[in-house]
Amino acid sequence: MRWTTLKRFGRAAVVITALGGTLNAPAWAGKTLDAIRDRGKVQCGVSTGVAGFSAPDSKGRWTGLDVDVCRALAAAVLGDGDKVNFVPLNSQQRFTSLQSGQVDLLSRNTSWTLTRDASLGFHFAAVTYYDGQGFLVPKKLKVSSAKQLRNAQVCIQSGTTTEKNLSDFSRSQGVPFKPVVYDSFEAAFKAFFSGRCQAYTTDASGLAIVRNKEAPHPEDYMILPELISKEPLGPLIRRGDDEWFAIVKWTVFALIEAEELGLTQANIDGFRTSKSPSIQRLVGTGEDMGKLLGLDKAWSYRVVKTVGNYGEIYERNVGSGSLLKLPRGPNRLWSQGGLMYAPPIR
Ligand SMILES: N[C@@H](CCC(=O)N[C@@H](CS)C(=O)NCC(=O)O)C(=O)O
Repeated sequence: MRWTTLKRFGRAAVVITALGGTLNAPAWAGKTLDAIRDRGKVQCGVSTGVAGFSAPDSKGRWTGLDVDVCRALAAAVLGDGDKVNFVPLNSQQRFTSLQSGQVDLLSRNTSWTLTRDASLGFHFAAVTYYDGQGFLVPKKLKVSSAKQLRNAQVCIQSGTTTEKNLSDFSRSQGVPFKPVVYDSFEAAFKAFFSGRCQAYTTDASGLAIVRNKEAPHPEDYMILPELISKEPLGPLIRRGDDEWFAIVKWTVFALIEAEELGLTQANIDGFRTSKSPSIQRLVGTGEDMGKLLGLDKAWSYRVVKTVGNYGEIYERNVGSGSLLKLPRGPNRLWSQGGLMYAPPIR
């Protein structure tokens, strides 16, 4: 038996004896959290450079919505949002890297599907961006629907849900396509801009990035209105570490709950004297939620102080404050007609 397992049984025995088997037991850290603490860094798998989600800025600092999830985790578990090693992974590499333990999580525009969850041996912790697959075409092609792309060459990246969705769409609509597949993101969109393909397909957020950031003349291209799939994007971990799973889940939920409660990076300190129990739990002045996750009481305070709430992360990276200007759409809070909903932090 491994030492960590022994240690767990040892602690479990003590807890059960001390509390007479109540459910009030503190969480044990879990092997991933132990490894992160020993290393002093979270190993976070990101993309090779998808602006707004995960990409290095002009000074080489990683930024983006997915990057902020990693920083939030580092703030929660290590007390410092900069204690992250960002590991760039293309679409093909990402899953073996997580399986092999090279990274503690993937936070990298990755869609939650049954196959990835059940057969690759992962747990998706939460959804941080509800997306869907679309098409980018040159305006001069004069098409207004993907169904008009009969026999078109479509540039695409391998190792993605994009490939399968295109073939499903082709079959269900009876529209044949000729996929032209590339291993790298850059190669795929460059091929499209050079005229190798009549259309480029990926998640709609990716299309906005490719059009607004990478196109030589963005005004020459348009994103077609239809979305052909559901792409719920979010962080995922390896199976087999429930404690780490809980930390990743609840860190994302804390970001959403903070937005719901009106706590921001700038105003959170002003809430230290709040009388509201739900605000007190999030700010770390009330009931201790951290110990249930193997963390300290101020974990969620640090998360919001470091990266802001979910809405702030969204606007800064992909929304109105960014080049992408993606409307919040389904990523609005549930209370504002969207799908973002956090279970109670209590
Ligand atoms: N959400 C889809 C697509 C994700 C994906 O990998 N998209 C490409 C095109 S936007 C990408 O991120 N490439 C960047 C890279 O390989 O580093 C999936 O999970 O399969």
